[in-house]
Amino acid sequence: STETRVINIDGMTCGGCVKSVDSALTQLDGVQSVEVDLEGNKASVTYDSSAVAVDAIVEAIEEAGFDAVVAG
Ligand code: 9UX
Repeated sequence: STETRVINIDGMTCGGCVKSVDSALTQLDGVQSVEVDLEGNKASVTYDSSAVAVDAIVEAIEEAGFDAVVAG
């Protein structure tokens, strides 16, 4: 099913970081849309939970060089 989760992200300091996170996530199969909030240190990710797990989303952000944790 389609789910939207907010991921808290540490370490984004400029628009390049936003691009890095956005591109890491949009490349993942099952991710449908990504909204990265630089000021809010977070991203909202909509994805098909039968295709990708939230843990893989967190891992992709960490592989891009940022600390990430599911919000809430
Ligand atoms: Mo901006 Mo971020 O120069 O990884 S790209 S600080």
